[in-house]
Amino acid sequence: MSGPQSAAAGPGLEPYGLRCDHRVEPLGIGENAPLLSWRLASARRGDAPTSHRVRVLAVRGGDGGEEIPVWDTGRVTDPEAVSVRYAGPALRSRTRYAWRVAVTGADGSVREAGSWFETGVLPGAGDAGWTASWITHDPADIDVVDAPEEGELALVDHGLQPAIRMRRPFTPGAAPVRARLYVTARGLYEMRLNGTRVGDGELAPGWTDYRDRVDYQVHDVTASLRDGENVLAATVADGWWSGFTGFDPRRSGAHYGTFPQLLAELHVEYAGGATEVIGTGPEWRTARGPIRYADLLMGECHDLRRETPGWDRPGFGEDPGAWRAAAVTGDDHDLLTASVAQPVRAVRELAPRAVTRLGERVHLVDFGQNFAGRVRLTVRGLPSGARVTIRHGEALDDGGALYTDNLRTAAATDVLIAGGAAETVFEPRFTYHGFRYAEITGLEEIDPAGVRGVVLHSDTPWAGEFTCSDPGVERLHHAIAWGQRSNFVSVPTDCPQRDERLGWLADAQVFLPTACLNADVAAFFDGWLREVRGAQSPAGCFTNVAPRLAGVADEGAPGWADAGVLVPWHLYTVYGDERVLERSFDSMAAWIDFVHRHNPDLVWRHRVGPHFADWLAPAPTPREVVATAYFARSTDLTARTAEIIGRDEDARRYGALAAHIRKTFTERFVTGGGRIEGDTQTAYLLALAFDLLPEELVPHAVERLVTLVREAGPGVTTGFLGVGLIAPVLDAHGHADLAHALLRRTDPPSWLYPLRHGATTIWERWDGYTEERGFQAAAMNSFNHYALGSVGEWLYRGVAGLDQAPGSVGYRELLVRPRPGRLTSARASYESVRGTVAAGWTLRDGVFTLEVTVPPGASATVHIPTADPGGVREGGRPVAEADGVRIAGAEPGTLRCRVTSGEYRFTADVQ
Ligand code: RAM
Repeated sequence: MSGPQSAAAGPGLEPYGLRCDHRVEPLGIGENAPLLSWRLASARRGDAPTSHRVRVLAVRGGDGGEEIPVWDTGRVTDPEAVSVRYAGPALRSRTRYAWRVAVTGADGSVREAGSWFETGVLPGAGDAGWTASWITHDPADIDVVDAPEEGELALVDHGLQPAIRMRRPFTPGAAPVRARLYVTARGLYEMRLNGTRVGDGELAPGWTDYRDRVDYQVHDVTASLRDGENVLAATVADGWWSGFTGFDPRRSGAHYGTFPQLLAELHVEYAGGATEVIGTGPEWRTARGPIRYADLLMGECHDLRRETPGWDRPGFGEDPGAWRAAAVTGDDHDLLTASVAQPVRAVRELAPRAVTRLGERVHLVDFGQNFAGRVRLTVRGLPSGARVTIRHGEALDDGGALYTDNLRTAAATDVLIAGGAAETVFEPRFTYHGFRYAEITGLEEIDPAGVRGVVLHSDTPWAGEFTCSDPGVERLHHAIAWGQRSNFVSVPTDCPQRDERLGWLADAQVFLPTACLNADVAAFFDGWLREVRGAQSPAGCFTNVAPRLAGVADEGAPGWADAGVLVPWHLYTVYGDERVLERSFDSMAAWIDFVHRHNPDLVWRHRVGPHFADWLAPAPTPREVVATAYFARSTDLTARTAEIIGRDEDARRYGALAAHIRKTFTERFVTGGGRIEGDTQTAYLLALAFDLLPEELVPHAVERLVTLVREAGPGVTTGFLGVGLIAPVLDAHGHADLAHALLRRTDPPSWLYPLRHGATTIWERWDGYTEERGFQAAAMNSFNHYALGSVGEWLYRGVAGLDQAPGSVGYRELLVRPRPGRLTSARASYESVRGTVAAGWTLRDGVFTLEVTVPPGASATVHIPTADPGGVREGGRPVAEADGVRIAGAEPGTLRCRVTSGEYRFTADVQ
């Protein structure tokens, strides 16, 4: 995990953090008009950009080669801009473009920063497109899994099949100046060139609905080529394509395909521009390797007795009995699309916290953290044929043994059969598990130094930090962050451990605001939204899961399907990239039209899919209340989207419809005294958060909400749809202290209860385990589900006070308004699209100190709690005299100031 990338602010205005389509130096851009963005830092208070200029240059003849100007924006006077959409001549395929941005600061000084991006396959743009064929192993040899050995029976019964090795020797014509590998698989692939692994991506090409789209990746392999013979090699395995995916155990074509296939093109460029292409085709040779099977849910088995060292390097003598000519399965390229997100990577390693001997050759490893990934085991002196089995689980039973009932049919078991080497390193390649504990069977002793937990997730750059004086709340923040890491694996999943791991839409939309503060997830969600839109039915109905999957009801439920509207909208507010709205608008409109068509009286009760309502709520909210609230919210956001992208007529139409739905909501579900049908926390939360009530009813609804929260303990009784709203809504209506009381609570249902019981990630259910009952029913009891962790957003925005002002987009207008509760300090920082934003406060000896960082070009309204507004100081001086600070007003107990960009330190007496 990389830390926040902030600039060391120099004296002047500095552009930094350059990105193309939200990624740093991406290879394989598939867009004709990518977004070029930069962030700003300055040590000077009040600094702001006045203009910028972006130049794009094509790079010819190798990566450090000649640069040919392609596009120049000229000087653009726009003090708000931190990005520009490429609008020059059509980009050429497979071309590197250098780009530079020059920003002029308030004092007229100009600073420049540079980066590059490289296009992928843009057919028609000086490129014939793809030429390689899909290949696989001889089908006659592929489904014959060798007789199962003891202990594997259950797994092989499922029909798991071996991973396939593929190789192709070639000799480049001359010394290459540049080489790129364009590669994808139906299944999972790992590429090697002359024995060296290509890239550091895991579980590539990632999960998409392969019936609609297969992502390819691009790797720079120039440095791995050598004189004479070279060997391009691959291993492919089932993955989501032909392995077990989702619940309701099924594989072998039930979802996508039946056996893994590879498609790759190595483009070697020589001085002078000549290019040679080595693509997958009938010349390739394939064989079954030592990976007897590899499956995302079941696990992986390596039989190292079958290892053939050197298979991926030149000079290898192929055993004619094992290696066969590749079978070509097709030449279709229509579904190939450029990857838009960061790959899954092995992001960090965990050392065991404890290794305990459970019995004869059985040990339990505790990594101290629930996570998604796998174990790497390094062992010495294992005789050939010795077997080591690793089982994975999130919890232990009362007897201290590994608890796996809640994994359902996911065997999550990896097997090593030793080949007799002095040292063996075993790490599965094509599976991952959700676990904290690993039970290792087959070793007399375990050296903790030889055991590592390898943490896998989509490598979204970490962008946020939160700390505070309450260790319980800090632990909660860490558990939420680990829930995000564990479940952002190619797509946002509900859980990483059991036979499910699906891209449930509601889980993703409720957690998104939290996710966006923890990490830069712009590219990750751009990728996933292609799946959300792609899964929409021709009638306009969004689904419950994306990628869409057989066995899961297609017709989206209220709050689930609505993610197709809510997710693009939220991404827009955080990242300010209007393209997400442009790309999504038609599908949003089709969705609203669908619901409207089937519910002309504006109470959403027809076509509700499997209606999960406020899923897993201790106090259930009536279905029509939940549904109609979401209908109003989605319609309103669709109207606002139309307005932003200039579809005025649509904006009017959906705006009017949203107003009607709100009115209907009140007429049908709200009494004159402000009671909402069902009288649950979530009913009031939805109505207040989505702005559904006429003004005069708001105080009544707030009062009732407060009463319900108090009567519950104070406690929270919402499920997935209400949980992220409770703290922000209480806070927005003057009850931050009640939100704090919920945070402090340690009995179920509460956020701290699981932590009291050793949780290191957020549980699926408030009562996943209780002292009285023990574990909840194993049929649905994940210990690593992020939905209930949606309170994480309020830790940044409320507790630390780091927020955007209402209506602000891309952190142009900050609102810093700490909610101390009973804490004595809190601090949040976040790497926004504009630059670093931060708010940190301490309360000591009656003095409240508030530090604020506002990036260049932005401004902030800062609320400083104080008993003496006249005595508030900034940087030691009375605020009225402080540079860049303007007093904006005072309420009882608070002084409000407006500040320009820069770093500020306010002190105020609070007693
Ligand atoms: C569960 C999933 C998910 C939820 C659906 C309704 O099986 O884990 O979290 O969105 O059901």
